[in-house]
Amino acid sequence: MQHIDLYCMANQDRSDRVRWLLEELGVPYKDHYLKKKHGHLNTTEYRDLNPMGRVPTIRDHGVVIHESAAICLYLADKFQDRGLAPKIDSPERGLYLQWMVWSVGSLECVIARMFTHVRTEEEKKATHEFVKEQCEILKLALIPVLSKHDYILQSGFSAADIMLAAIIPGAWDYLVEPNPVIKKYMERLMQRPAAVRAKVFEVPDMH
Ligand SMILES: N[C@@H](CCC(=O)N[C@@H](CS)C(=O)NCC(=O)O)C(=O)O
Repeated sequence: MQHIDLYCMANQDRSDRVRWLLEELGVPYKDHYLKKKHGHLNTTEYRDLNPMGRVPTIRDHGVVIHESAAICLYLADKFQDRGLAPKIDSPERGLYLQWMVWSVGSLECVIARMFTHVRTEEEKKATHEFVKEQCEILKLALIPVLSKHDYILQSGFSAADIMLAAIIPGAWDYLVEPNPVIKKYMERLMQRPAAVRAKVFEVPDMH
């Protein structure tokens, strides 16, 4: 099988979920580490792949895709036989799509607020308060589901768990630590050999 090219800056940027999924799928891939400070995101060659100059991007032979959720949806469907995405006619397909989109559209966009430009200590405090409040709302969706089964879908582990577990740690103090159900879920996922191989939960090395 020909490998998939994965463009990233580090193992722990938003390429983490893609690399983890590729490891779970057993699909060969090649990491291409780009250094922002060396202008690698701005080269004509890279901008041809991703005009926004962001990561991750994949090249699967002739197919080039950016947006981590879209990449994961594409890969889990392409390698459907590996069982990480419910089939299009499965009763769980809608819920699977819901959680894939929720992970970036509702969860990550809240968490990302903490990492956006805040100029003063007051702004930082207000941002953390906002994220904390929003996490109380987010947990209303997650906890009832994770109280019923070990993974987000009743049928078992899927690419939706990868998306969620790669993002949830960004709000560890608000979403994981105070909520034993979410903490157990994270512990379960962090131990997966494919996640360990992909170094998703290691301290980032951005150099
Ligand atoms: N929604 C995009 C976000 C992509 C994104 O912002 N990636 C960051 C790294 S995690 C990036 O490329 N940052 C470089 C920059 O902002 O210059 C996705 O999920 O792929």
